[in-house]
Amino acid sequence: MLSNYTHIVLGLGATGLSVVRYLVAQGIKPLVMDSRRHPPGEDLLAKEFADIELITGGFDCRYLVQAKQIIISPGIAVDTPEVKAASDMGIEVIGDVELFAREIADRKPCVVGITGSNGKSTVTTLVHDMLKAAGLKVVMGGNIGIPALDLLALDADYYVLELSSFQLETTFSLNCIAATCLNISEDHMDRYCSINTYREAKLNLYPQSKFVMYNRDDELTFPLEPMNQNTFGLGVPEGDEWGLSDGKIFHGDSEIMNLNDVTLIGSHNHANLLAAMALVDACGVDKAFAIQVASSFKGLSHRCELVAVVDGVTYINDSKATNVGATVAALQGLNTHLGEVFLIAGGDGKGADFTPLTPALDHVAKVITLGKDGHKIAELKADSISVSTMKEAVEQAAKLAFSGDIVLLSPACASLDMYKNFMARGDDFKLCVEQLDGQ
Ligand code: UMA
Ligand code: ADP
Repeated sequence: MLSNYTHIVLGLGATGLSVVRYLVAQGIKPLVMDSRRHPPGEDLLAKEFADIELITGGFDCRYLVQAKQIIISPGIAVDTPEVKAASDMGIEVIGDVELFAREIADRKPCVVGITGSNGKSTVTTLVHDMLKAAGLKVVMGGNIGIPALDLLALDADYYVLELSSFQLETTFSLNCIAATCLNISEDHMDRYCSINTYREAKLNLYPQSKFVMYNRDDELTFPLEPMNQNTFGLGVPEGDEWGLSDGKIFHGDSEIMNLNDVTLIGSHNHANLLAAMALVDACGVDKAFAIQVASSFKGLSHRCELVAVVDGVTYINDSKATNVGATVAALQGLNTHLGEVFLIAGGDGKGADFTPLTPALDHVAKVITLGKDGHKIAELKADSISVSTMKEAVEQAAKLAFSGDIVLLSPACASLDMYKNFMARGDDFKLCVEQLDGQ
């Protein structure tokens, strides 16, 4: 069989569709494949590009090995046997972000790249808002939502990209003006054989940036080789570093602002703020704009979001805590709280080791678990309660909690075993809390 297809798009979700749009605009007619029987982009592809061929239910090697370039979606592992066979034969396998990078290669560096296990969306949004406050034309996308290639249609001085380890595995020439890896803790262990391979994927961002900002409190974020770099961290800064001293943000010796004027709560969010300010500073933007945003930014939905206070009990939705590190950060952030904390956790653990959660559970009055891997979290704390629905979880917590206590949904797991996504899980939590309110 002789194939005429030079370009193959693997995966037909949001990314695959953006790649097809881009290639067609370049005059290239790709072949699309998805291992799912009915990929989510199927209807849109048929509507927008009736003449583009789609193969579903698997990847056909006969086409892959004859292609010039394979553009793979982040949800597909590069070591999938059919893909590996093609790359072993020398066929180029890249991601959508690499295509984006090549498209803007002639421009002066205009991308701010943000990766890490947790805090990416918060920092991406902060950087976006800070650059925008400075009057710049700025758009954000990548893992946070809009695929990078779709951003090209928008007029922008700066692109702020949230980058997942999956995307960074297939990105090689991004040429960022500034980039960071915020922190590294276990995630996606169903895709990586060790935390080291996951780390390598994330740190692949550093050599693709003019300036690198890493977290001096997290050794795993340290660059493997010296580069044009600086650090942020929660301690007192040295030299030109970003840090905290006496409840104030400092850049080297210069006091930037008082944390009392910051609306974001939790030390993990203060670290996020330092990183965002440092990145924006590296873009040459006046600090006044960063300060303006830092004092009004209230945080994103589903990330330690205050839902309601019912009978004196505070309900917090941290549904975006899809790994252990995020839940540990949420619990540590509430450490100074005087009342008891009731934790609702569980879901799809993605192969994670939950034991790093154990010390943080010392301060939890009761753990209520649900979902596929909930039992693994229940094993870490005596007398945990196991339930099957969010409604039951919230009702159990409400029965046990007294005025002054906190009920925290921070699952340490992905939501996909029970919900469409983490937003749907957080919304269900909010609804269940609302229903309590009406009781
Ligand atoms: N899939 C198959 N077969 C295929 C293709 C995909 O089974 O042939 C499955 C994947 O295993 C995955 C799902 O389909 O479970 C979606 O994969 P996809 O690559 O089609 O995803 P997109 O719709 O293109 O969305 C991707 C990111 N998704 C993933 O990395 C899984 C989105 O991040 C991102 O917003 C979007 O591109 C735009 O850049 C989501 C995500 O969950 C929010 N990211 C992970 C995370 O944040 O932890 C990394
Ligand atoms: P990401 O995009 O990396 O998933 P988000 O900003 O959406 O990051 O936050 C995801 C989860 O991680 C939330 O539960 C949030 O409370 C927690 N989190 C945010 N920033 C940090 C951080 N710097 N360290 C640890 N956990 C964090």
